[in-house]
Amino acid sequence: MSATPIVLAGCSGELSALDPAGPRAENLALLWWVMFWGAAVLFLLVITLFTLAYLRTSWLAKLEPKHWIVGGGLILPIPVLVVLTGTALVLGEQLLPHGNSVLRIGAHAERWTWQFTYPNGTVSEGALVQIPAGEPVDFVLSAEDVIHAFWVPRLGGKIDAVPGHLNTIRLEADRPGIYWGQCAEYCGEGHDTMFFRVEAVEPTAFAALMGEGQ
Ligand SMILES: [Cu+2]
Repeated sequence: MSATPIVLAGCSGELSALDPAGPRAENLALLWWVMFWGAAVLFLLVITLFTLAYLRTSWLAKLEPKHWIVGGGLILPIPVLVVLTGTALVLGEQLLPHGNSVLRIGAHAERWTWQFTYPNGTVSEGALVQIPAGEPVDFVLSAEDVIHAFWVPRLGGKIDAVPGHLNTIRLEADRPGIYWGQCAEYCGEGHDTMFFRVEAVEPTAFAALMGEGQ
């Protein structure tokens, strides 16, 4: 049973950050692709220069050392750093829980389970937490024993759950469904089975669930 999400963890599937199901996860996937293609372009550039140097083309022989220093030290890295750092800053900023929180759910990590507490005080069972689809939800992370990490790859970023400290992360699911989460910080022998599930339901259904719990 516990092996199922691991088998599915490819470029698509239950634990794939490249198969986003919400706006925050989409930002992260976009950043991943920007970095991937940026690295691919740089790799091709370096291979091209290497090939030209190997072939000792007359064009390359004409270049003086200062051309290499200016080209390789300034012209090449500055646009790369501007694009990568700029993209990371803009997209990363949008992941932070700005403004008033809509819905805050407590997520408590303890070797080797997750427990979720809704605003009305209801505690979830079976490492399954429900959220309203199409709405941002803040998870307030805490930990009992050691550092764990809370990660639902298809819904958003990853954040540590640290004993004695509260960390908040905002997630959002575009549509109803089940989204797998996994502890992403090695925490002992049960770490690999420290899964949980986020079930996004229609907002009306979620409101009804919260009403029942009161
Ligand atoms: Cu762990």
